[in-house]
Amino acid sequence: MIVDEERPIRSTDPFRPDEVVAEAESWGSDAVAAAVEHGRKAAAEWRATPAPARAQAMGAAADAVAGAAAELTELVIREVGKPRAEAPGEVQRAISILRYYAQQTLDPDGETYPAPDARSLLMARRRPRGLVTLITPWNFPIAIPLWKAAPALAYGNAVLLKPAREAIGVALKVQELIAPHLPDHLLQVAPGDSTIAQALLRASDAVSFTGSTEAGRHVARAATEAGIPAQCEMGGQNASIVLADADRQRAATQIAGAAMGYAGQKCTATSRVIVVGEDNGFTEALVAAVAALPQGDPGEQGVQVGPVINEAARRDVVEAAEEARSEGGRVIAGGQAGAGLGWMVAPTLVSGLPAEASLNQREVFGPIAAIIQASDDGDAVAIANGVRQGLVTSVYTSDLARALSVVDNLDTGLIRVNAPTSGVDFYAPFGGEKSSSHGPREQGKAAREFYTSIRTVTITP
Ligand code: UN1
Repeated sequence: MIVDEERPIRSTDPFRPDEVVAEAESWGSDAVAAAVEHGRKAAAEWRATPAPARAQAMGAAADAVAGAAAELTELVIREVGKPRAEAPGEVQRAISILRYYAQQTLDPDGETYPAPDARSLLMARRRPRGLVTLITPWNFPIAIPLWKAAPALAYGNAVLLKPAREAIGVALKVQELIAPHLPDHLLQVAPGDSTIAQALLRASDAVSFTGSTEAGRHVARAATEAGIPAQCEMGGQNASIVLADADRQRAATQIAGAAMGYAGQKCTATSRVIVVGEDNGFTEALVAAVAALPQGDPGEQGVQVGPVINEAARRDVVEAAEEARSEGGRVIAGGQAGAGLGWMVAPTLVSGLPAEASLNQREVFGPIAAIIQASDDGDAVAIANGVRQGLVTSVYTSDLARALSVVDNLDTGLIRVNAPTSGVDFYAPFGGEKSSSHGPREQGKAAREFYTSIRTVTITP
């Protein structure tokens, strides 16, 4: 896991890096011990609370977040540099998630089975895990903490949330809004680094993580040692496949947004664009669509590409472009840092690299994508599948039969036909294959699998 011992926990505006947005004292081992003790008491109280009352409390929490939507949006924009074109949508998604899971509390909580004799009752009932640790990234500072916390709470658990330091302000604001509607200490936010995350994990009954592949593997290993279930959402190396019959203009516009919107800082961003057969003006259309994306101050109306999160992230993009050049690729857009104080970097497109080149195999968390040529549909699928990750693929075509055959052979957890790789429906299962994910799916009703376990009960009178 990333060792990060800077104290206090502080976030800065990526567009105005000398401005501190939020600050909090890091927890120490005493705070962890107290939070665990309080969290366990809260979990017991919450589990004993009737489901309709839990639904009401979570509904009130959703209303509180909705009432602060404008303020939260501004905070998201400032703290992580998410453009105004996307930040209100993320806050709205978070509110919808809370409302959705408030109602899930009232869903059936198990099944009955035919008993082996006529008088008995045989049931499989869902029970909360207990105390769960959530370790969340900065890039969706409100949606990801809530798409984990809302189902955890709805299914009866207490939550210890360890947010990324870069998004500590949003996490604390969410706690401030939600906690008053729930039993004391049911939702606790833990400012701290990876040491704190590990201490929380060891004292919990389950851990859910979203972030880098390296950190996710570490979490999965630590969970195995602690004997608790883990759910880890890690990187993507997502492809958009443009089949020969696709509407090229539409594909170019959508792919530009999926690769470069929010400066490419989504695990669902497109980083490989696979073009089948003749290019037929597609590359030109993509370069033009990327150039047309408004860049700059994420707070300004219309901007779609703001800064990356910090200096190291910007360096990663510039170095990846240099490396692509040295491997024989052509940088056909961007490749350099932007002007000004903030961590701007030009949206970057590379062509002429083979599918095995390093840029096409490792995730650069920023606005950079490569165009790869494929000879036919089968070749495109092989290239798309030829990476360790397996999160999402999109396919552009107007031929339903071709779409279905390609979809059938892709090995990612999400597949989107004529839709961008980025974008998630919170009420449908979300997760990847291969090294992108570990453990059961998140979101929708699938979340219940992770946040509960089953007790099989036989009752004979
Ligand atoms: C989206 O594409 O709207 O960390 C969500 C991420 C993903 C979420 C993507 N887990 O980027």
